[in-house]
Amino acid sequence: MLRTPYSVIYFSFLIFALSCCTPKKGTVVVEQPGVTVPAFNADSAYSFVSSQVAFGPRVTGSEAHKACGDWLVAKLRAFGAEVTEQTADLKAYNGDPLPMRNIIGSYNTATNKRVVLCSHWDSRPWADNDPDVKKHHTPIDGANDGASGVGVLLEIARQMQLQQPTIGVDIIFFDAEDYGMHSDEYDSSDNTWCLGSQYWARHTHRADYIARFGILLDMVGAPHSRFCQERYSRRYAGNIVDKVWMTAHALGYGAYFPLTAGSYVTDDHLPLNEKARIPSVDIIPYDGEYGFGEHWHTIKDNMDWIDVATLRAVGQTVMHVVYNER
Ligand code: AHN
Ligand code: ZN
Repeated sequence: MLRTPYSVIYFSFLIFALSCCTPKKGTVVVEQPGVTVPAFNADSAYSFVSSQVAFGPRVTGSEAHKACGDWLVAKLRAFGAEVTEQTADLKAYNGDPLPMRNIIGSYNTATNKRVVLCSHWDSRPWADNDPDVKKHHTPIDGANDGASGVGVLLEIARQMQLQQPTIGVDIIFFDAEDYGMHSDEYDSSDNTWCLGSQYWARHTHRADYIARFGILLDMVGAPHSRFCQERYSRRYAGNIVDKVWMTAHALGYGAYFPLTAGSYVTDDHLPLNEKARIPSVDIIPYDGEYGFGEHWHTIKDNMDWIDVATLRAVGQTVMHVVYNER
């Protein structure tokens, strides 16, 4: 006769006991009673990044841009969002026509307790930071600069359809962020960047729109990214910075979210803070030594620079913040 060792009985009981008390697989519990936060699927986010890149560079006004925009609208609808599109004929600083298209996916529109989650979805028309000057007029894939934030937000949209958070959420994909003046001509007083978010801040997609806060994701896919606390975020939305960065640390993602200050970055959160008066933070990697990364605005910003671990750290952190709002 085969005797079952006590240790096996003990471990079977332990596993049984744990299986009763722990939530279903893939669900992460936070301390707050009654709140379960779904597990962010980073592989799914990765596939949303790669699908965007497969359209080709999403330069505002290009065929690839149009096709990818249609795909984003279809994805948001498939994930249960109420979709609003904003279009306008803008002009870039150099006179290029910019048929701007902001894409907004709204959840739980009945409530005024809302948060904004946003990213830009266009990609830069020029690799003007490339070490090879012959590439300076080549459009970039923008896998990190553009597609990464959108990929994370599409995965959050997919999760919200499966399990709705208490709060209302507006996911905004801003256009025409990256058609700004080249860095050698650029001075901080120019507003050639972030044209889609500037437009949205002047014409919110609902009249008298209000939101508690906003979170901008910009370049959230590179391996070992360090999202230091961007300085405008600290100035305008210090309590939201604390909330997001503390959440990341509680989840074990502290290495990605240093509590130290980064630099001031002109980005889509600025019009939200200064014009729409929504306290908003920018999750953006800034490292004193490499700036936004050696691939930034070069032809190297392709899928080779996308790491599921970084997408997960950012996606899971943002989901915890959203699902813990009531
Ligand atoms: C400037 O370089 C002025 N702002 C950075 C915003 C940006 C560009 N984000 C992605 N590409
Ligand atoms: Zn850029």
